[in-house]
Amino acid sequence: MFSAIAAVVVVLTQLGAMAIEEEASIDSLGEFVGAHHWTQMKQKCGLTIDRSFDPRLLCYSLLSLPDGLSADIEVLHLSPSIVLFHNVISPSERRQLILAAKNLVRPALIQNSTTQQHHVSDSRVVNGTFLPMEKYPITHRLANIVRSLTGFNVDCAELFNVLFYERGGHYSIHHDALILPTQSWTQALLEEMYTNARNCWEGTASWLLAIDCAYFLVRDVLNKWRSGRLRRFYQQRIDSPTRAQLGNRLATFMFYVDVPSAGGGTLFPQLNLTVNADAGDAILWFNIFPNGTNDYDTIHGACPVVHGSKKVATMWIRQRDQTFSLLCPLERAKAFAVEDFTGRILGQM
Ligand SMILES: O=C(O)CCC(=O)C(=O)O
Repeated sequence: MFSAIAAVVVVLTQLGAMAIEEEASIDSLGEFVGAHHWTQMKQKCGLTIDRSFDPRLLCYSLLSLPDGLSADIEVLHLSPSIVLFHNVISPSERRQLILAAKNLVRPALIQNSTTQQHHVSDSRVVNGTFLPMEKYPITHRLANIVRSLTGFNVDCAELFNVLFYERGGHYSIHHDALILPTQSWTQALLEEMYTNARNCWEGTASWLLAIDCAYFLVRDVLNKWRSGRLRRFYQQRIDSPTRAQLGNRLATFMFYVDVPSAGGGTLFPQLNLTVNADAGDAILWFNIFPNGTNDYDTIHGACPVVHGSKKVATMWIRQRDQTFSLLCPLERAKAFAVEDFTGRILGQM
């Protein structure tokens, strides 16, 4: 009798677990914007981290970093190295970040590799914003954390990019390295006019304001043309340090500010790795080889969120001014190895 009841309980538990798994899968979302980007990849979003196959996948604690920080570091992949930092921002820091970004987020854009224009796309369904550092002190705290945990110079890094994903939100597989400018000044002019027009249009509530907005955009370009500054102005834009001179996006450091209860993992399809981190964790990966060419093994994407919402804050660390923070690997066309990176942090202590 007891064994019959036990068997029923086991079957019911298994059915319950299957139902939960089913509900948590991407299929349970039904139709969502950009779903077709995931037809090949959705199985991989369900991967869990396999920690058993390589004893060199270490987990260790850094106890006395600058700024009173400590961190548990987990090496998720050796080469290219992908590292997870556990519990590096507090609930109060996470709240401050969300408050800062809440009213600024807008549909995130992607860059077209041929035209280099930025536009909305169903391959990136998320609201995002860059946070100006002078306005939000929390970003200084986060930048210090990145500096301490990675040993990289972050003075030339990009502003924090905060992303808010809702149910069905995702970012299909892509690479973070930039398409560095091979632009002509006329392309730069068109790109800027397009961006200004978009920003201006979004802020207008009526046709009258939209006409006003168009008038100012055209007047601005005409003024530059009349004063003979048109070409010089856009040439400077191309040569500006925010473009080529900062180098490429050497590495990506991303804080998990809020995590969904299902879906939304960060997927590295070439490495068969899906990271479902906890809120407060952070991850680091490299986008290029030490010799500067792109490392496509770190292409990645944000799996569709199935339940709840997800928020991340990303800093793209540039190549510039890392002279004293990168080891010189003997084989420069090999991916960054985890020792290049952990050796440096451990050396700081
Ligand atoms: O949200 C994620 O997990 C990844 C975000 C990402 O890939 C990006 O912003 O480039």
